[in-house]
Order: sequence, then C-alpha cells, then structure tokens
Amino acid sequence: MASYPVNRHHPPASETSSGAFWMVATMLLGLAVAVVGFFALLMWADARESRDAAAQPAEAAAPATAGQDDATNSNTALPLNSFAGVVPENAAELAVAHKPYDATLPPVPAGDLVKVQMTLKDMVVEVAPGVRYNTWAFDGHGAPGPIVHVREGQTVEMTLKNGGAIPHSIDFHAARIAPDIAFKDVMPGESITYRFKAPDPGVYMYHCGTKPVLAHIANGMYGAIIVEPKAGLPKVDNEYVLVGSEWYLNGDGIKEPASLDMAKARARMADWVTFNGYANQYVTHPLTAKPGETTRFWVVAAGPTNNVNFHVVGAIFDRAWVNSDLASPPQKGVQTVVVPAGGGAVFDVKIDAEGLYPFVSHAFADVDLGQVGLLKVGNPKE
Ligand SMILES: [Cu+2]
Repeated sequence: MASYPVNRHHPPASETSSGAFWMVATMLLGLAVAVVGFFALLMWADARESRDAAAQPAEAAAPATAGQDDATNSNTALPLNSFAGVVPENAAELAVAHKPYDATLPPVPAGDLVKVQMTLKDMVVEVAPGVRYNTWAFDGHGAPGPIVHVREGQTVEMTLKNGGAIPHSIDFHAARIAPDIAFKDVMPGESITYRFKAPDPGVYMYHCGTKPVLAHIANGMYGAIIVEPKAGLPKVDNEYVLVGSEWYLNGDGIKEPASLDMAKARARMADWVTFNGYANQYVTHPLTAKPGETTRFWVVAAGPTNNVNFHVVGAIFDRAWVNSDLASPPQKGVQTVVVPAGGGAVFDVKIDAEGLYPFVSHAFADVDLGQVGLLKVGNPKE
C-alpha cells in the first residue's frame, strides 16, 4: 500500500518557520490596515453626520420665511401685525370732534331697590380717532357699559337683554351669588333678570362671562359698578370713574371696522389701550377741577389682561383705598397703585396749583398706546 507522506512537500523546518512568520505578519498587517480603514470610515461617516446636523437649522429656517405655505405648519410662529398708533391724517380733528365718555360719577338712585337694565348689541365704535372696531357692547353706551352707582345694602335688580347675535351673560363682581344661575348664558333675543344685595362697598368690574371670556371682554363687554359705603366717604369736590381696557385689532380700522385678533389677545399684543374705551380722549377733552379741590378717581381695570398702574403726574394720592377695600382706612402719600385686571381702587388727590396733571397707567407702553388723560386744574395758560 502506498504511503503518502503528508509532509512530503513540506519545506525544511528552518524554511517553514520563516515562511509562517511572514505569512502571519502579512495577515496581521492586512488586518491592521482593515481595522484602521474601518475606523477611518466610521470617523468620516461621523464627521459627515455632524456637518449635516450643523447645516440643518439653516436649511430648516430657510423655508419658514419662504412663503405662505408655512402658515399651516404648526412649528412656525406667525407674524402678528401691529396697528398701534395707526390713525388717519385728520386724526387731530376727529379727536376734537369725538364726544368723550362721561366719566362723572352719577348719583345713587333713591330707594332700597335699584333697577338696572342693559341691552347688549353688536355695534361699531371708535376706539381711537378714525379707528373703528366691531364691538359686542352696550346699547346707548358702547364700551364700557353704563356706570352703575348704588349704596351698600341696596338691592340691585339686573335685567340683561341680549340684542346680539350670539349668547352673552353678565357677571357682577359686586355680587355674592351662584354664578351658574345668575351669570348663565342668555340666548340672542332673550333676557335674564336677577337680584343681588350689594353688601360690600367698593368699585367693581362687571363683564360678560360667556366663553371664551377673553374674546367677550376684548370685544367691549365690561363696565364699572360703584357700591358707596353706608357711612359715606370723606366729602370731595369731583368724582370720576375710569375703566381701563385694551383693544386687539385684526386691521387698522380706518377703511373698514377692525375685529378681534384672538392670537394678539392671547399674546397680549394690544394696539390701543384706553381709559373708558377711547385712546387719549381726556387729553383732548380733559377732566376738570378747581385749584384747592379734591378729586376722587374710581378706577377699574377691565383688561381683558392689562393691569392699570394708576398715577397722577405732579401729584401724590392723599388717600388710596387699594383693592377698593373701603372697609379699611386708606393708604396715605402714595404715588402709584396697581389696579389688577378684574379689580378696582379708589384715589383722592388734592391739587392746589393750576396746571395740566396727566393721569396714567405708569406702565408706559400703555401710555404710548393711549392710556393717558389730563386733569385740568383751573385755567392754565396753554
Ligand atoms: Cu358676551
């Protein structure tokens, strides 16, 4: 039987060990090159990924400014257009011709029962000279609604008629009452009557409380109710009611009336900020006092969102009933008081020297948008 030596073709041992060495070395070298190559590849891929990632924001940002299609992209913040300060050319004449909201505190009706009737109506009003706006407001008044003045302990009988196109309601901050019954929605063409006793003296906001309340207040559905303390307050010479509020417009309101821009209302981006519904109306038509007289301001911040930081330039409040807490003694020698949105406060100020004394919300962005008036003391030279 033939044997077939397995190592017949094997080289000599010395030769064999040398060959194996080179073979292993070559293999290791190849492996090393492969490994280095592999890592190089990984690093290259990684670098490329990083570069792409760095480039991404710029690439993503570009389409956002590219066109209207992106208006539907929820990741894109829409531009909100401001119409602040935009008035027609004859604005100065229109401001003079405007009949200002009567800020004078009306007298308290006699008797134990005070009947108040209001009709809500969709109506166009001016909120600044030549700037018209589609309100949901109060027939015969616009916005704010009528000033209601009662005495502590009187009963208010409120009748609200809805002459508008959608449901509305009326919420009196001066009442202690179940809101789900008294402040419920009233359908168009219908009315509601409810009674409440005015137990707590102060100056209070009333407003439509129908959802979304932001829209109903922003559209002009608010006013002030004053509950005079039974024992009275120190006697003063002049009493004025100021309701602060702001307007959010979807157009400039000049060629056609503007309506509410809800996105701007949510963003707190007001176009006009007012006392008694019209920008700067008491600058053109100042409230008045005589030198040495004391003037009382009953102030409500209707909002919907802004506070009124009430201050009279050139004067210091002799008495300030902060938060309209008339049951406690007033603060004295106060310069500026925050009247929170939905709140009120009462201020007495005695001014001796003739002059023009601006009353403002000292949040000056709001002055810039129209929340300023003048108290004209005596007959100062213009
Ligand atoms: Cu309403």
